[in-house]
Amino acid sequence: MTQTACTPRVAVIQDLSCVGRCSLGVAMAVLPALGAEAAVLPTAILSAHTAFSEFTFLDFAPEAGRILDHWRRMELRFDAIYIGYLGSVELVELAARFIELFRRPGVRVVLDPAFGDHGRLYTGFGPDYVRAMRGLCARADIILPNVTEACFLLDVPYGEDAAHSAMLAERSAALLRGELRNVLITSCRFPGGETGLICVGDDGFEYPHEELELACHGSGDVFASAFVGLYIKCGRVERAARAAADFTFECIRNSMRCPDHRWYGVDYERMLPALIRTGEEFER
Ligand code: PXL
Repeated sequence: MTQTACTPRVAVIQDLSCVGRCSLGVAMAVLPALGAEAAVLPTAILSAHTAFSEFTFLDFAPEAGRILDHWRRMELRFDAIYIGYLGSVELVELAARFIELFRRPGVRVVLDPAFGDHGRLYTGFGPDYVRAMRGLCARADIILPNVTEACFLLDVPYGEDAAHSAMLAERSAALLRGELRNVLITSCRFPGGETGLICVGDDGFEYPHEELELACHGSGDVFASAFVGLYIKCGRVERAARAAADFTFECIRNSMRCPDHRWYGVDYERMLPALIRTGEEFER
């Protein structure tokens, strides 16, 4: 991975949910803690994430297109491109255009499909969005679907046991086309009752860990941001993924003291000093 004296700049393409600790809000805290600049391209602005029973949604596509064009005229360069929740098929197309314009040799594209969880699509998404996201996956280097998203991408029924996760991992090899080199599935189940990561592709590995009782919204976003920040430091998928999973796990454990976190997102704020220390260890 290219390391220069400049702070690495990551283009972050996802929504701004004003409340609920996810997406850009998380990326703008976690990436700087890992010594990276977050250059943000908002795709939509919401009052809160879409798991709340009500939310406002401003489609930012027209302005996002103007921002992209300006960045192009500036000849901005990025060390990585991180794409998360987009919000419409038009915005998936914008993200594809962004990759085409700004990917240079060595610039990794990390995509969190961010369209569903617990066996269901998020509010506002249908089959057309899944289809568009399938196309975008082939343009990324690494994708980070959870089990639900992997099921939709592969068009297989949702399941929650270890046998299902193993089947999903096997089938995921079918997603490795185009630029895509690694499918890193989160929230997998393992035979010992653990939960964790399965990576299929060039850097295949498994990382089970103890299951926590709490499922918090935004934990996938905490994992993805930490993964991107650590990955650009070390260039190693497995090392970055394990450390990002450990960080996310500790954040969720830390969230158990207050029931609000289930909806209002992972309590990552007080864990940032520990993340900074992890980042420093990656430099040694
Ligand atoms: O955490 C993923 C996410 C991101 N952005 C929005 C969401 C969600 C999950 O519900 O609704 C707007």
